[in-house]
Amino acid sequence: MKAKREEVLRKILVCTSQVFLCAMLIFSGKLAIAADRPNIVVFLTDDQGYGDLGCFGSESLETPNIDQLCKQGMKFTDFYVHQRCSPTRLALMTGSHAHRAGCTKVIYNKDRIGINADEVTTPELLKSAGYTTGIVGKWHLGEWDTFNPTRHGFDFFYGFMIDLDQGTGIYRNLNRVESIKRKTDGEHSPKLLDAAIGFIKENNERPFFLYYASPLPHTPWIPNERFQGTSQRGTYGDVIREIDWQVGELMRTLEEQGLTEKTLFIFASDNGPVLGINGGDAGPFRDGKWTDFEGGIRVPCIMHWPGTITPGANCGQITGIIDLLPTFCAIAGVDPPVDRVIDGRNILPYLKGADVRTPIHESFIVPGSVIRHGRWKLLVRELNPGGKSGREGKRPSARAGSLFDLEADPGETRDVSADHPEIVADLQRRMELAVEELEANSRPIGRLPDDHASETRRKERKMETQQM
Ligand SMILES: [Ca+2]
Repeated sequence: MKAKREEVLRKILVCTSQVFLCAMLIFSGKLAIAADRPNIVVFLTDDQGYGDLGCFGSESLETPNIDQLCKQGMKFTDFYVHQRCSPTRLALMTGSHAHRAGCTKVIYNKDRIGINADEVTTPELLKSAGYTTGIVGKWHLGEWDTFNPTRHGFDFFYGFMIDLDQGTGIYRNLNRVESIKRKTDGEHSPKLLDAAIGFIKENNERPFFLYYASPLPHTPWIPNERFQGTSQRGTYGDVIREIDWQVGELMRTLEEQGLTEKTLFIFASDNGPVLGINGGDAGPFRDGKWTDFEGGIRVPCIMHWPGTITPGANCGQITGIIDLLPTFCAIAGVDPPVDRVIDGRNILPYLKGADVRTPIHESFIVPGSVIRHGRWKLLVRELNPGGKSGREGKRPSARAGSLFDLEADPGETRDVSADHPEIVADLQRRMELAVEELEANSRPIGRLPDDHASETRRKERKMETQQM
């Protein structure tokens, strides 16, 4: 009897040690995979126009650090986002058009919606490859606790759940650590920068993903005092200088830590500029934020990765924020989700300079609104100008059915639909197919349950305030 018991115990011990060994091998394998992967930094600005950088043609805004990135990296001239904040951020997190992931509006603090827990997010995927993940700045994908970035793949969060002008606070992970009654960007941006620099330094020996979601240059413009009056373009120029300084500080930190060549650094804006207030500039494009004219959805983008991306490279293909998730998966060595439609494409071969003949995307489509296909752009509904001055009628609308030749007319000024009925028909058909496919394969935005959620939030806030 005793011998049998010892035999059973021995088997259990052998089995346990084998399981332990397997776990160790898997764990060490994962670390081995992760250790040689590059870091990824996404610096996303808020409402910066296509023409709001020196390297994208501005003659009055000074952006020496960003210009340097551009000179050493790849410039994307046809990079698309959505026309406003939350949808672009949702597309970055999901690799899918915001329409597919269920939200095309700005998520405000009164809304009971946010990113769906069923989404497989960019940071979740990178975490599965052994990355440490951090977000600094503006989240804007739901204000409630359940939507907090640390519940959606981020190990670290320092910043705001929504826009500062909605009266919120600064969070560190799940906790609100500072109350903010009014928007004072300039006061907070050094704190954001410090948090980002701290995150880089803490993780200098393992791969990390840092999403620096700057609240600049969103209105109202309140530069930090050290930048006030430093530009040729008034307060807006001062804020752009501050952004540029932040980019420079992050690059300097990477350099100090010996990580420059081990880091893919991406700079982009979340949507076009706010026009009509002596501020942002959409460069050669029509209109700005809140519209699907090029000025609203085409933004500056630069990717910098010395030793991998050829300095001074240019990408004139249709690309977009949706491409970041599959590209990051390729870099990290993990598969994107296969149980759902991901709209983005892996552009890593293009970053490496491979001679790939197939286009990244044939089209960029805003479902039910516009389709860009090659040089052509068709509006399938009337487009109104964006923002206040748009509503006041200072800038014109464009009728449904307008066709623009973006190569000859990037400013979308001449409707050539009458000259090209076959192109109009082709693009209309492509839009119909895209909308049909989207309706069959879209996913819902996350929603709070109807029960007492608002009461819970108020209580939580009260408790947090008491703890402060
Ligand atoms: Ca924005």
